[in-house]
Amino acid sequence: MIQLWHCQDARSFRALWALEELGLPYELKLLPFPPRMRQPEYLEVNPLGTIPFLVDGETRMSESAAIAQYLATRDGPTPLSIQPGEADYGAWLNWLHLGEATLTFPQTLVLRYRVFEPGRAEAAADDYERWFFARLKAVDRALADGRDWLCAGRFTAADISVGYALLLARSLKIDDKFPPAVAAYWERLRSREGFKRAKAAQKDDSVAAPAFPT
Ligand SMILES: N[C@@H](CCC(=O)N[C@@H](CS)C(=O)NCC(=O)O)C(=O)O
Repeated sequence: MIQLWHCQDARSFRALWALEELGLPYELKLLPFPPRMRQPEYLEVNPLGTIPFLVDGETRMSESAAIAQYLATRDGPTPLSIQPGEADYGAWLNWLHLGEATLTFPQTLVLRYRVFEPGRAEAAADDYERWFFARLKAVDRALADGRDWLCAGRFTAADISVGYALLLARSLKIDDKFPPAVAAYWERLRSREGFKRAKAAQKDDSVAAPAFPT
């Protein structure tokens, strides 16, 4: 059985969402945020202290976009994956990585300096919010032809990766600045049954911790 260590609405949501979209059985290990401080024994599972962490047999993974790709391909092709040889294979990989490296990274600085350590570097938080919206133009441009999803005319793990960045923007309360096409894309993403199931799965009143981010 796949095991996933997760904090509410943190990057591990990508893995949880992919599991739900694929209908794979899994065991969810819900942690308070940040686990490094609030559940130090977690460092024995993942010495980095970060989430996600996924165990599947001998496989150990700690990168959320890579986990989404892994789950989408582990048992062979699924609708969430695009295969080498398909026209959008390269675009799929690019969006998968862009969601984390280009769209989530600047937001983590907004999170740190606006939410977790206010007053220390507010200018940096403002700068990295602008950085995020400058990079988000790539998503806006891709949607300009009226497509519903980023690649191959269907919902894929690329939409999960980019979709998580939009979820984080909502947590940061900057989603009111989404351009209209991105706002409509976000509505499509969060209307999916798989997204709703993932949201429901992470609700556990026994985890006495604030959601991520608070
Ligand atoms: N690039 C990694 C980043 C993982 C990461 O930094 N996760 C954050 C939460 S979103 C975390 O665990 N922070 C807690 C900490 O650094 O102690 C990924 O995409 O999964």
